[in-house]
Amino acid sequence: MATIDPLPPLTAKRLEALHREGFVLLPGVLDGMGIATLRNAIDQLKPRHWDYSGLLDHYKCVFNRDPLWLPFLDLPGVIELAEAALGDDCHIIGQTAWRCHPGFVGLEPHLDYLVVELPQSLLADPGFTLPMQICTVQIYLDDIDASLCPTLVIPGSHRAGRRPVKGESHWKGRPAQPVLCCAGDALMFRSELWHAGSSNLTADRSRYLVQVHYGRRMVAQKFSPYLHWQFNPEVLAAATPRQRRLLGEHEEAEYD
Ligand SMILES: O=C(O)CCC(=O)C(=O)O
Repeated sequence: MATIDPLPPLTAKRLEALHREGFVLLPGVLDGMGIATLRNAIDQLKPRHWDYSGLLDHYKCVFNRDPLWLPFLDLPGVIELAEAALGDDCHIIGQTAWRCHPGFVGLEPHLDYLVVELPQSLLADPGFTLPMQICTVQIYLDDIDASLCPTLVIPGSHRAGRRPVKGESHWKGRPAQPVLCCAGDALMFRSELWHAGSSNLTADRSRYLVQVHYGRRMVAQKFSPYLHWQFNPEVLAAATPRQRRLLGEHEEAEYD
């Protein structure tokens, strides 16, 4: 019978936090060189397809622009957790780059995707483990203080089994908490977690951010503009086997 290797203790602890709290902060996933590389790469981007610019510059599927983006799909410390949460055949469903400028207004509390509406009787049972289908990692490229768009997370709300209603920012007495962190830190959260963006209250700083969305192999990839999507051959040629799998090169399975 095949044996399954136990997870390294740090990954196991982080996975446990994703199950218990719905999110986990991963300190120092990028060093100064990685931060500078990404900030500079974001500054070179021009909007395409469904991207938009203004108080928020938002660029989608940035991995397809240049091989430079590939190492940020499977950063050490992040990819082990994504694979532990979503299976070692998980893939990316997107990678976005953001610049939130002074005056940017943050997003209201929301969840990204509720896989299934389950009853509270089940979700409140500590013996019930709710499997994950999609997780996002947000890699911060600035020191985040209260005035520079901290992400807000509502601990435990992934077990609410529903979306927050307008103005709702607590779950079971636990309020939204700002994620204050350093440039190079990353926040991993599951798609059912209630979270929010907050506004850029600074006069002269922009928040630079990269998101990677990971999904189980059966979760569809969101590569807009869909029917017109084409992989960049330079990116495919430069990708490692693991990065190619994250881009969608899978072994044959059901429905293939
Ligand atoms: O701006 C943020 O930090 C939160 C982003 C967010 O809520 C989202 O992408 O769903």
